[in-house]
This record gives sequence, C-alpha cells and structure tokens, in this order.
Amino acid sequence: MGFLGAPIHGYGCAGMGPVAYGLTMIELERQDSGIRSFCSVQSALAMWPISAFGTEEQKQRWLPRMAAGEVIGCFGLTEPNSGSDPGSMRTHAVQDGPDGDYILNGQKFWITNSPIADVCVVWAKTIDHGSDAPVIRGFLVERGMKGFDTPETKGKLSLRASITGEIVLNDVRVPKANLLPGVKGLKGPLSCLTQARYGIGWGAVGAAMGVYERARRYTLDRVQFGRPIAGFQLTQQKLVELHNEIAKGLLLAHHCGRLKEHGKLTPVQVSMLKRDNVRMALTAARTARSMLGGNGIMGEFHIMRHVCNLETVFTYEGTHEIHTLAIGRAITGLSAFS
Ligand code: TGC
Ligand code: FAD
Repeated sequence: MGFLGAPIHGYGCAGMGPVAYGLTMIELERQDSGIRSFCSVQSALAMWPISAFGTEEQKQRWLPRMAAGEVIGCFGLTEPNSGSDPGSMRTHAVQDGPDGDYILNGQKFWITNSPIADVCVVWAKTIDHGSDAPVIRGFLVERGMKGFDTPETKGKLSLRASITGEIVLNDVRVPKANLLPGVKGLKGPLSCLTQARYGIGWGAVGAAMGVYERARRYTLDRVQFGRPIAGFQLTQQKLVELHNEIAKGLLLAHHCGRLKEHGKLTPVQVSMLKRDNVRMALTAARTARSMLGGNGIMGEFHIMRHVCNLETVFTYEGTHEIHTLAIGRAITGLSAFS
C-alpha cells in the first residue's frame, strides 16, 4: 500500500508528508501495535538510516526492494546488558587493515523482525584509524554472512503479531562497503529512534481510538439493571475521559507533525509525544477493558490484546521513565540519568 519507507523521497518510496505518515500509523495501530511495529522498524529504523547515512550505492541496492516489501530490515541497538543505556554496548567491530573488511562480534537482544530480516542495521563500537577512542558506527549486516544468526525469542505475551529475536555475531566479516559512512556516535541510532518515536506517538492514538470505539459499542449493547450500561453516569464519565484524552493526543501529534513539516520538531518534543500518547493509550486500554467486565479479558473482544501490546510500547523506543528524564533534562539543564 506504499506504507513502507513512506516518508522517504525517491527510491520507490511514497514521499509522504509527516501528518499523512502519522495517519497511516494511527490506522495500523488501531488494529494492532505489532503491525505498526513492523512498519516502524522497516521504515524508520532500517530504511531511514540507509537513506540518511548511506552511500548512493547502498540506497539503490536496498531501498526500492525494502519499499516493495521484498527485503525485510531490522535495527540492532539493544543488548542483554545494554537497554536504556545504549552507549554501554559491547558489540564491536575491528577493521582488518585501513581499507579492509570489519570483523563484528557481539549480541543484540529484543530485535523486532530479526528472525525474518534480510538486512540488519547493527550499531557497534569501533576504533577508527588514527584514533584511540571507540566510536559507535552503523553496519549493514546481511543474511547469509558467516557467523551471523538470529534466533527467535519465544513466549512473549505482548506484541504477539510481531516477531522478535536476537542478532548473534561471531567473527562476522562485513565489507567496508556495508559501513554507513554518514554518521558517527550515539546520535546515529538516536536520530533513527527520533523518527520511529514520532510514528509511535501517532500510532498510540490509533490503539486508543480502537479500544474506545469497541467500549462505546459494547456499552450501548450490554444491558444491566434493565438498561444499556452506557446509560449509567459512571460509564459515560469513562467514555468522556477516553474521548477527551484521545482528542488531546491527536492534537499533540498533529502539532508535532506541523512542526516536523517545517523542520522545527526537536528530539525532546518527540520524547513528549511518545511518552504522553503511549501513557494515554495504555490508560485508555485498561479503562476500556474494565467497561467490558469479564468479556474484557477475552481475545475475541480484542481490548486485552491492546492492553498487552501497549505494555511493550510503553517500554520500547525509550521507556516511559527515560523519556521523563530526557524532558526533565531539557527543562532543568540537569541530567538525572546517572
Ligand atoms: P546524549 O549525551 O544525550 O546524546 C548523545 C548524542 O546523541 C544526540 N542525541 C540525539 N540525536 C537525535 N535524536 C535524539 N533523540 C537524540 N538524543 C541525543 C545528542 O545530541 C548527542 O550528540 P553529540 O553530537 O553531542 O554527540 O546521550 P546519553 O548517553 O545521555 O543518552 C541519552 C538517552 C538515555 C536519552 C538515550 O541513551 C536513550 O534514548 N536511551 C533509550 C534507548 C532506546 O530508546 N532504545 C530503543 C532501542 S530500539 C527499539 O526499541 C525499537 S522497538 C521497534 C518496534 O518494534 O517498533
Ligand atoms: P532496562 O534499561 O534494564 O530498564 C528496566 C527498568 O529500569 C525500566 O523501567 C527503565 O525505565 C528503568 N530505568 C533504567 N534506567 C533508568 C534511569 N536512569 N532512571 C530511572 N529508571 C531507569 N531494541 C532494539 O534495538 N531494536 C528493536 O527492534 C527492539 N524491539 C523490541 C521489541 C520488543 C517486543 C521489546 C520488549 C523490546 C524491543 N527493543 C528493541 C528493546 C527496547 O528498546 C528495550 O527493552 C528498552 O530500551 C528498555 O531496555 P531494557 O529492556 O534493557 O530495560
């Protein structure tokens, strides 16, 4: 449908504006956060770094097929011992001579789409020639490279429509041509996250809209004490709260979209968008679940699936707490991270 890599111009991508892109995120996540996740990872975390930091050859090679869905990408930042603090990553790359291949070793964990990915954007520390300080660089690691494996993480009770796995790198030889030359340091992966978090800030509103509409319809149909439960004041209060919170979330997303159109949206504003709209959607889903009584916990009524999904959305792409601290740092000028 043209949703993959939609904000990118050229290379077979739709070249959508930020608000139109946000609206696609709403419609995908209205159904399931895992579907929106697939699209976020492909578009913002795999295609966007290639388009922003890649060579012309890398763009031509990967983007058109990724836009068509023929090639699946993933994004490897998190590690078993490095989640909220990605700067502490251990995955590293050693160059085999000044113009040689890079040898990658390490392990990435909690990676959306890794078991089905053809190409992984892997962030690793390396020491450039002429320097003695390690710096984070991005590498395109391809399926089939020797020493590369992506075991699936099984047993998730959340985001079950989205496949998750590891990236295991044992002496993987990656050609220099697969290095993303356009960025160095933590700002590389963090600027990809800013793109993805923007889409999540919209998508979460879609999840809230989905649960609100289901709760509204259910409470109009369900009769207790001789009347539809939507007729009771306490139920109406819940519906009104959901309705108002959704409207505010949508306005925040729309305002951020207009800022983004003018190149004025800052990463901290994106933290605010992701943090507040996901918190709103999770609260909305729990409230909507309560309005269905016992049926609320059943899969066939769908709201519990959204509740479970949103627990992940609250945690990934920067936890709620990490975004709180990022905003707190911007307000006070003092870092509370460590
Ligand atoms: P800090 O000193 O703040 O920054 C280091 C450099 O990065 C720049 N920067 C950003 N650039 C773009 N966007 C942002 N949001 C940025 N935040 C910071 C910054 O300007 C600086 O640049 P320079 O040139 O001065 O070097 O770094 P810090 O070590 O203090 O860390 C800050 C912190 C904690 C906020 C950051 O580490 C963080 O965001 N941690 C959370 C990690 C995270 O979000 N992981 C997500 C993994 S991917 C994922 O979850 C995908 S789920 C996908 C799905 O299924 O949908
Ligand atoms: P931790 O960092 O260990 O945090 C645990 C708790 O401690 C959290 O509540 C956190 O907020 C809190 N905490 C940590 N530091 C502080 C602090 N300084 N102050 C206050 N509280 C703090 N990663 C990728 O790279 N690519 C992906 O595609 C990807 N997909 C994912 C898919 C799923 C289903 C899930 C669950 C995760 C995915 N992630 C992915 C990883 C995700 O980004 C991390 O789970 C997240 O960043 C948190 O890291 P952690 O799980 O190690 O928790």
